[in-house]
Amino acid sequence: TGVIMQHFPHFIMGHLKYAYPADELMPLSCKGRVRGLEPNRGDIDDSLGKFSLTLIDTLDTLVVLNKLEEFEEAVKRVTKDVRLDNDIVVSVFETNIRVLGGLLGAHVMADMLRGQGKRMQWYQDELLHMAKELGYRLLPAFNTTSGLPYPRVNLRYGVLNPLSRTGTESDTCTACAGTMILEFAALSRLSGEAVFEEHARKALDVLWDKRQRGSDLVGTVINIHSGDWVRRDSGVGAGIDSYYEYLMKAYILLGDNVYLERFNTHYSAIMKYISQPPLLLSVHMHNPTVSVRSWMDSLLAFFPGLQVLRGDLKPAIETHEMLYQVTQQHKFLPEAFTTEFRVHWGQHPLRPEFAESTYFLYKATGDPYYLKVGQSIVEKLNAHARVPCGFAAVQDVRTGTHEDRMDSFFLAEMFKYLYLLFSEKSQLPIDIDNYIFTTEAHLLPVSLSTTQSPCRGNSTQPILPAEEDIFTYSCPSAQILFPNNPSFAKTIRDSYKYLTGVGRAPHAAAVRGIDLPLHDNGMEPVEFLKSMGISLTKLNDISSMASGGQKGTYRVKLIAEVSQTPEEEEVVPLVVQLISPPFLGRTVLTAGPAKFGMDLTKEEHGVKGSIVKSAPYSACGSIENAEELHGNIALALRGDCMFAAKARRLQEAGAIGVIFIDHREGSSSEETPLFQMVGDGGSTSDITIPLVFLFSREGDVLTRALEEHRNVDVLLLPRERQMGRGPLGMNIKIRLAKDGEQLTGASKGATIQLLLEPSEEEEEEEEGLGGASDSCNQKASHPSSPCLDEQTDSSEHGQQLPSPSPPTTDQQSDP
Ligand code: DMJ
Repeated sequence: TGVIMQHFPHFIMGHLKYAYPADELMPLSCKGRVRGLEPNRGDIDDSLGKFSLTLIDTLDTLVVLNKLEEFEEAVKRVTKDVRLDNDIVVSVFETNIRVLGGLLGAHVMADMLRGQGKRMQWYQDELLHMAKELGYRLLPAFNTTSGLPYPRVNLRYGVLNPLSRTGTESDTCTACAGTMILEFAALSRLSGEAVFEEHARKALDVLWDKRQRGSDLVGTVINIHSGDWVRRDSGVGAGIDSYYEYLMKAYILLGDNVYLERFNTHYSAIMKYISQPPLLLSVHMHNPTVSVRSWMDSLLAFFPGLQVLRGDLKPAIETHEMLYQVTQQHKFLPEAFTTEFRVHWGQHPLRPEFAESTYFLYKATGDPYYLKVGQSIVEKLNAHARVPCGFAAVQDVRTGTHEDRMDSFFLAEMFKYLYLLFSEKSQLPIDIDNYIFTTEAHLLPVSLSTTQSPCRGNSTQPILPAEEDIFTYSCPSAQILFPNNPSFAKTIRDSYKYLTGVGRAPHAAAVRGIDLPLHDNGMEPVEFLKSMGISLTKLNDISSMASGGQKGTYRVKLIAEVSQTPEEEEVVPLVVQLISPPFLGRTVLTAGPAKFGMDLTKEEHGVKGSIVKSAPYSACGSIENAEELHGNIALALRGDCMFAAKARRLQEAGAIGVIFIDHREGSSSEETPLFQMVGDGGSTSDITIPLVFLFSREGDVLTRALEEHRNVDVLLLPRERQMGRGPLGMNIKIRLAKDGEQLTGASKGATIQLLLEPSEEEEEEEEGLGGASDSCNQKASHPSSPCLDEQTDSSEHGQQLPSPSPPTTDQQSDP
């Protein structure tokens, strides 16, 4: 770790060598990324304003790394070369946090060094002047009726000018509008011009005013003119993240209690609805008990760090541990991962949020465990992202392929947090406790709240609720929160140790130390346990404390020999057979069973019903279409809550069965072994309807059928008993009637007649038309082959039925 840390400045200089004055380094091509010269990447390119983005974003990192000579040199370059009046459309949010924040952080450092009398003696606030110029170039974005800023601005022409090529947008993200206050207030207080802080504050006032009053949550996208919510999903990651961060930090930086009160209100809502340690969910802001997706994004990894600032260490430790395990499993945090810790979106653009939280947790706990986490981050970067000219983003954590991309936040944030994690306070050229980190990790002095406050009306009188004590406003102290318990963080983490399965020692959970009591029933303890079906074996590697005899206490390995362990249980394959026209039993979908609900193997004729999609589809909230579901078989999407909870709700709504459909795209029984759904750990005897599980490819067949045909009837039954095959089934065969075979009263001429015959064996002897029905029967000799009419376009329902996979003993509950 030390070696790579020493090389940090080298990488910064590498950027200068290959990329300057371009905005970013292309680490695989070893050249700078110049907007307009490279293929357009869409929104990501809105960070690039031809203003040497990476160098400005990295200036204060150089000071933290004690590279003061390099810092002085870089400031000279920036003040000499960088122009801020380019005819280019940039993101207001990104330009604020990266460039304005970078200039301000660097100015604060330059001012401090100048004050020490050795370096930067030539410096005459050039960076602050640049910051002010940039501030004025961003201000036109705030020219909306609501006060929420436009998402983009043309640095030269503003927003509404005919030459600006922007200004038609109507929406912005919550974080985009709510992440201005630190930089704009610092700019106001350092420059003496109140206008910046006033605009940023107004935008925050609007967001606060528009919060959902019932839940106290905000959505992710808002209309900048009307203030109406455009997207009402609410989490702590993408789209919202730094809005919450800036409320907390605005209080710390500016000392205004209004920000703290707003933060605390939102925080309580987050802890009530979104934080389900160790997970952080996304919910609907109006109906916050309903989860809106089954995956988390990597941006939310900053949240444990914010919880540390809030003094809420326990959930911070829990969520951070979960994130750490995801990085152990996938090397890096994928951009999105499911609540079951699988990759949802495999990209990793070297985001710093997890390193940031690791730093804050180490500072708060002093637990060396977090140094090990930091070490693993550094090692993985070194092993999987380092390329000769820098560090390359990972295109997909599953394949490890690189992208020709190194975002400016990598040097601005990742380097800074990792370096600070491994540094002693005394080694740093600044007293880090006197600064607050912006969302881009730029350093602003907390002294701004008391020393420079030119903005009258920008500070609200404290309204401290009487019942809150001073500790509500204090930084976390492990000593106060967990007195005399140096291993408190470990105790919390231990419950989440094997979340993703990574690092679990085989059968580790089966090994326990136990005390064997002596019984007065005359039986020796080992015999006594044996009589209960439990046998004990001495562990070879643990020396017996009571050598020889059976009396006393000794350590053993416990092997429970219960008659039928779950591992030995057989998973009985079921099917969902589509029986209404035009399917007529020919479409048969392999399904998995549940350990609870009706036992379909005991139902001779299976359970028949029409299918109806549950609303909500996840069946995790209250069921909105009970009337429609009544007497029918419900379709419900897997995820967000337990199978048992869904089943219970749907049964109450009147459904006579439930078909759960996997939420993982592309899963099929062809590739994944069947498993048994299990209950919720409690009694499930109240659930009496049949429950079956379809992987998503099979599920798609069913949902498409429902979309195309108004009524779809299905039969749920064991695979061995599906209609049209097997000893209990009836084969349907179509043939032309022979002469003289017509039923009395039937018209003359050729007719088509349905003959029901007892079994397929007999069919082999029959002379028939062959074709569709024969081929169907031949296929049916394979237990789960599709029984398709050859006239049917199999692509119509995508219904090449999967071949069987061996059933497994895996048992899964939901999510
Ligand atoms: C950074 O630019 C900032 O941290 C921002 O708030 C969101 N994320 C990126 C890095 O991931």
